[in-house]
Amino acid sequence: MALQAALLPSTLSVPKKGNLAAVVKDTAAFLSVPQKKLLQVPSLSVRAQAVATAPVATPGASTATKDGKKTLRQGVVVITGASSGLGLAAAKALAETGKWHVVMACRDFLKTAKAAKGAGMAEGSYTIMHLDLASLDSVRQFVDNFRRAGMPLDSLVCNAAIYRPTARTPTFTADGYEMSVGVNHLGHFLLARLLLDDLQKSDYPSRRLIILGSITGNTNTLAGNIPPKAGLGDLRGLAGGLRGQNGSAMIDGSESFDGAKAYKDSKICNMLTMQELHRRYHEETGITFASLYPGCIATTGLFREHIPLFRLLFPPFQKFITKGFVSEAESGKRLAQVVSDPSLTKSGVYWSWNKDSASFENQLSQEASDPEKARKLWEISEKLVGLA
Ligand code: LMG
Ligand code: NDP
Ligand code: PMR
Repeated sequence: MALQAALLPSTLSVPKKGNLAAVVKDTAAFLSVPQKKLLQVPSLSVRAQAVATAPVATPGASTATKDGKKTLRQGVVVITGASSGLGLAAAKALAETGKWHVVMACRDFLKTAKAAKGAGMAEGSYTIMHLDLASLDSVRQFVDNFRRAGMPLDSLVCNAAIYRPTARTPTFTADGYEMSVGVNHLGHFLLARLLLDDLQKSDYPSRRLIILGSITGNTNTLAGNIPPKAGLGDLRGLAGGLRGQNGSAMIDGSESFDGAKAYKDSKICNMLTMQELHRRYHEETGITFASLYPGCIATTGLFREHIPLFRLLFPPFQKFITKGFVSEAESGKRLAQVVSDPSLTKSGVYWSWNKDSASFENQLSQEASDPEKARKLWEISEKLVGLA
């Protein structure tokens, strides 16, 4: 107990023994994973984590070295969809530095545990917490669980996404919204809004909120002009609740469903949301808001629903013809830079990388940078997630 008190900062509210058990129990019930199994993951308990790692690596604690110099405490970053692809690669890259404790916010606990182990992430460098972005209740529950775990929040990465290129009919989230926009945009919108408070409370020098964008949502590029093109129109479908039956499942209100367009539309929403957050909160809070196109990571699970021929040809096509290909490891490094590189603190930026893997501020398409559309998207989204 004394050791625990010494290692944890006073600002942290660490649950007492009974409460911590309750947190784990709740989480276990929520995940429907036997409690025993959960407790075997050493990084789940904040207290165990704090005791197990060196003082300099304690999430939330500022520590002094022998010569009295203060060192930066370990940061805590939440990454959604860290069970595969970019999210997993970034989680690994950040955890490996020792400067970050990664909260892997994922819908499949066991898959994530296996993925983290398979990637060679050190036990104690991450915590897995359940989050299903296809359910707004789950988003709220995640925020609750995260707060009860007693960690500070220094950086949030909204990375998870689904892509349904071959779907001819829409599927829906627990709340009845079309799945691609529901998961990629609305789930993240609620998560980001709720966790803004936590970011604001953090004493970490550079707090960041990052939302993944993409080249395919930007019609000012060649890739953004491959049909079907992204376009939100006047947002009438979104305003109608993206229900499908007596309205449209598409944001622009079109009658026919197009899974590839729904994904690209959701990416416009992600990029507009980042800019609206920047306009509303950057000055007041000092939080850095950013988006990025990490490169074409043609080998990830994102393309799992595409036809086998596409999955076979897409990586060599991107490698040898467009030369837009990046490996998962390289893309992970890029995202890790946006989370923690001291030179990437500018807010409101959409980052991209050139052929030498140097970052630069990229231009968004007209629609993906339209402030009026961003405001309207914000207001409709607030209603759909129950914030207004
Ligand atoms: C829409 O179609 C769908 O309608 C929608 O449902 C959704 O899936 C959406 O964005 C997803 O796509 C869009 C797309 C469908 O249509 C087009 O883009 C039309 C243009 C097609 C023109 C092809 C140009 C080919 C360029 C050369 C490529 C050669 C690659 C070989 C690499 C080898 C390197 C050593 O398109 C598709 O779904 C398929 C697209 C697949 C992209 C990968 C490119 C493969 C092209 C197929 C060529 C086959 C040949 C093989 C050759 C071998 C050569 C040595
Ligand atoms: P992956 O499919 O590998 O990873 C997506 C992650 O999202 C997985 O961990 C997946 O979980 C998770 N996820 C999906 N649905 C939900 C849900 N309902 N709740 C919680 N998590 C969910 O794809 P990528 O790594 O390629 O994609 C990561 C991000 O990068 C996306 O935002 C994508 O738009 C963006 N991006 C990707 C590009 C690429 O070329 N791949 C290019 C540009 C942007 P599970 O493992 O359980 O399925
Ligand atoms: Mg695209 C010029 C370069 C370029 C780049 C950087 C991408 C990225 N793509 C490019 C070109 C082309 N693509 C061309 C010329 C074609 C016609 C053959 C083409 C096709 C294509 C398809 C069918 N590309 C795709 C698809 C998908 O299904 C992917 C998609 O749109 O997912 C939404 C995709 C992508 N191309 C990219 C990137 C990054 C993707 C994945 C999209 C994303 O994650 O946002």
